[in-house]
Amino acid sequence: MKQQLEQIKTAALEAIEAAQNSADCENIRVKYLGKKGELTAILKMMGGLSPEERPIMGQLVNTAKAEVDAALGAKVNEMNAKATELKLQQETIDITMPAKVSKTGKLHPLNTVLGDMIDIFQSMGFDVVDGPEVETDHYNFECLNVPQDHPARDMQDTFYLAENILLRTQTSAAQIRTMETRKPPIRVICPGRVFRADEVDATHSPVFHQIEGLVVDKGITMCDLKGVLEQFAHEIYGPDTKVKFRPSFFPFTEPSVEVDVSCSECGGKGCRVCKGAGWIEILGAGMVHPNVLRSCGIDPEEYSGFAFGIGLDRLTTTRYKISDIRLLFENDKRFLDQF
Ligand code: 2NM
Repeated sequence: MKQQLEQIKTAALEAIEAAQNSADCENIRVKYLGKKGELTAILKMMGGLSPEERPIMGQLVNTAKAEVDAALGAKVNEMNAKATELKLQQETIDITMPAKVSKTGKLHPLNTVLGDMIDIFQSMGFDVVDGPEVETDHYNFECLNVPQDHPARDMQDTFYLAENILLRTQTSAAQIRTMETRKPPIRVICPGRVFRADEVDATHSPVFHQIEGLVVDKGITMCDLKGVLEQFAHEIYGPDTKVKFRPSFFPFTEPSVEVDVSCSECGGKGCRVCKGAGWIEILGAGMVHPNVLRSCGIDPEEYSGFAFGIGLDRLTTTRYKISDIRLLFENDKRFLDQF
């Protein structure tokens, strides 16, 4: 019986040694220590022993059971410790790994250029003002000294929503509203969308963007106009850029000028960008017509002013060498991602 006990114990310890997981351990516990287990069975066989042998054998069996139980406990602890270690290893965070780059939005190229222009004019003391895109004939044409028979008033050129209601063709309407509500000195720029019934092509869009500026005060002259616009051109295109003022005509200014800058691509020699001219037209301007001042309740005998209109879209396409103005309005992500 002793020998049998020894064999069972050895077999149990070997099984424990070989156990791979907690299920193995549980099976071993049932097989040897359970109610119907092999060591429990041996205890039951002790009925056939003599009274002297019985306590000795009982103690041997209990010691064997305790030994197997302890070995099993140790094995379970060992397996738990290994599992914990493995888990810790797998869950370790390497804080030296590079972070995932998250995609952030960015400015549309029109907004980048607009931001630069606003910075330049704000540094010269201009306020930014806003106005409605749907305007009346009164603010868009009448106050701007545009006569009834002017071609711009034609249905072919202007989007009319109703009689005397239209989509603004320039942001000057916002400046008229400013002159009505503010007293000189006035220094404002009005950036915004404007609308014209143009044929669409690589350089024309029915929706485009303008920044118009207005200065009204006592003693404002053409010299102020030249100084402000030269400063603007130098800040946008660089200090070596040449600036040329050409006589022109607008109904709302007298005298009127158009302003060219030396081509930044070829330096004035003539190239594809300036179509061989060496100059690029960037804006129109002039001294505010007395009729315009008068229509806003400003006395042209006391005050004078200058105004200008700059196209944002062409400034943007030339800066980024964008070949087609329509790309600015299509919002194709593949295009926008390049900026
Ligand atoms: C231009 C050219 C010249 C202009 C005039 C005015 C106002 F409201 F004062 F009369 N605002 N903008 C103006 C003058 C616009 O765009 C090419």
